[in-house]
Amino acid sequence: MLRIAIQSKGRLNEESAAMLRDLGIDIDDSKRKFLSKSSNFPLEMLYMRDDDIPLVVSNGTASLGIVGLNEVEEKGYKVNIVERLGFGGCRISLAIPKADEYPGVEYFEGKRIATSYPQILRRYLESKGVNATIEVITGSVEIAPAAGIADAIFDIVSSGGTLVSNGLKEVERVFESEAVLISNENLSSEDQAVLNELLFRLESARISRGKKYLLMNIPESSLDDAIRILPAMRSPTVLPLAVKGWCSLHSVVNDVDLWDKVKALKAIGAEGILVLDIDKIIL
Ligand code: PRT
Ligand code: ZN
Repeated sequence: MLRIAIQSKGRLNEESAAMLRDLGIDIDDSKRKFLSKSSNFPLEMLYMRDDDIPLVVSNGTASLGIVGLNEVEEKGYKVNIVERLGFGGCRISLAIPKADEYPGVEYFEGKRIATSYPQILRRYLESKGVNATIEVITGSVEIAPAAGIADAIFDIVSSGGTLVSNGLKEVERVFESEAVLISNENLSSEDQAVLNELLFRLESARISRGKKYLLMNIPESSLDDAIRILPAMRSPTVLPLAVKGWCSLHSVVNDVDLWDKVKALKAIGAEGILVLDIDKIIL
């Protein structure tokens, strides 16, 4: 049974659970238990605050974790980053009062900067040769300048709305983050086998993203043209129809090309075109 630590509540909780469900793993988080086992996969969920996830994965309490890359970077515990997961995207940025002129990073020399990410900020300031005082606060960092706690902030930004509504402007984007799957550095062979199965399922879900399944009836005389329009994974599937001179053609297309392909196929006589969502593609 492999244990995975995921956020108990907060921005990553729902998408972490949704991702596991999408991989066919039945998880029951309705009772909000601290630990819960999947009924159909050798996985046990450990629900915790995101701040603690890098530690528990690093010390082996959990073998895997889903957490923001920002937390992994800040905490600095040794873990493997196995996959970027494509959700929870944000950045950590320096922001200053809107009315201030910004000449460049030298603005911060001698200033006080409030943040919950002191390690990432310290490394950044050092790399730029800037001396500033870091004020560590754990919540509502955006109010620090107005409250007189600091001159500027270093905080997570996503849409930028929070900065605007607090009279601040983003001046340096320092760290790009998203949710990542992390693992302990010394997995047992059983845990590695479960992780491999998870990665196989993740890859199948990833390949199917942005793709549609296309079926149509087409005159046999147009088949060569249709196959040129539709280069599929290996080649399109062609099935005979009961009506002589016609066949059914199946293929996979990228979302972005869909309407161009449909137009080209109609022009060579395709009829009854069906466009279907794909759940998984297993190569
Ligand atoms: O209770 P727990 O400690 O588990 O949760 P938390 O309150 O520490 O974290 P939570 O749930 O807010 O965020 C978890 C993770 O989500 C973060 O570590 C990031 O990796 C990721 N994430 C993605 C974000 C955001 N987007 C985000 N917008 N985390 C926080 N914010 C906050 C930010 O702090 C600021 O207050 O949202 C505000 C800015 O948003 P915009 O859209 O107004 O720019
Ligand atoms: Zn947290």
